[in-house]
Amino acid sequence: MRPALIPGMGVVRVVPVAALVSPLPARADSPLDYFLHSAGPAASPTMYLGWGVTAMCVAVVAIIVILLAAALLRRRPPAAPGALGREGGGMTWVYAGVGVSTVALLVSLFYTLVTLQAVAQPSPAPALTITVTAYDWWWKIDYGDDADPAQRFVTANEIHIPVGVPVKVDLKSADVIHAFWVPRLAGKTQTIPGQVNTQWIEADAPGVYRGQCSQFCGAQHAHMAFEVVAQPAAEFTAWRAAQLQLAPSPADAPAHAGQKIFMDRCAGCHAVRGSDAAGVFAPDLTHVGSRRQLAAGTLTNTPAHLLDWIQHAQQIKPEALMPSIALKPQDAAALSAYLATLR
Ligand code: HEC
Ligand SMILES: [Cu+2]
Repeated sequence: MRPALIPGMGVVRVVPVAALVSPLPARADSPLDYFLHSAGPAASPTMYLGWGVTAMCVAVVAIIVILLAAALLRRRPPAAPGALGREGGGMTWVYAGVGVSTVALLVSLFYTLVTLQAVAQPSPAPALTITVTAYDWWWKIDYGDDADPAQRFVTANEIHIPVGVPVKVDLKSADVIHAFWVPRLAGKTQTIPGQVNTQWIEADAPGVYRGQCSQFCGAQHAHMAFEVVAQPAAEFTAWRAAQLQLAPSPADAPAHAGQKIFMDRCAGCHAVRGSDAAGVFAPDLTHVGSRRQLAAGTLTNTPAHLLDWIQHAQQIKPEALMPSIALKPQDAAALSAYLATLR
């Protein structure tokens, strides 16, 4: 059975015209209007700039329409047949038009420069730096800590941050150009092979903020989403401590058998810290059970979806760099038992 995709992903939806023009707040299933509803200081100035420039454009169009309509409707006495005439005063309108346009453009230029300055650097300086590496078609999240390598761990597709503080994000790419975008938290930044780009994100309130690759990068670009989970400091610290734990050794026979299958068929690509699995080409699975979604936002993370993904990765996410893996029923059960220990 093919699992249901996450609502709003991969399914073309017909949006009623009324929904396009209604000024309702963002709904949970309309991720692309998130940038109209910012949730942090790295995004708000850009959001206000967006609203401001839009308002200015609407005003310009309205004024032009009114002037055009007025000109069309103005009654004039018909010119005498054959007479060529020149009415005075026309140039005044040209000067006025150029003058008003110049002022409008200068205002938006100035507003844009002020906005760029406002989002350039966080204050205070970020206390936490994470490194995000884009892969076809998922995200590696590295909570590296130069000062203390024992505090370092790697996860995938789900970034946790403490609420109310700026977090620096170093952006890398393992293959092609991608772009990291969490519309409610910050503008987008490209990830470029061989280069480290930097940006910062900050969430004002706890919550889950959707992110998406926003630079076309191949077949599964659309299924290259991620989530930022903003948590109160204590919750974040607890999450971090849990992620630092190594995977437990399998305690019962099925999980033990499952681990053996994992070592044979998965460990070349995937790592599980605390075991001999140390693959580097695919998401770290040490705590895969703690994540909300699978395969970069393609599936919700349930045991059934997990097993389905393993056996039908190529149907669910065609061309993803994980093969569909055929498993005998008893092997599938054993593998499930093992994966259930990776929480
Ligand atoms: C050839 C390398 C390769 C092999 C072998 C492989 N995988 Fe994967 N796996 C990947 C890649 C690459 C991804 C990321 C795919 C994507 O999201 O586009 C992935 C994603 C996953 C995910 C989703 C992780 C997440 O957090 O989203 C799970 C779970 C998973 N694989 C489990 C397994 C299991 C279990 C096996 C063995 C039965 C296995 N994989 C074998 C490469 C591999
Ligand atoms: Cu992409």
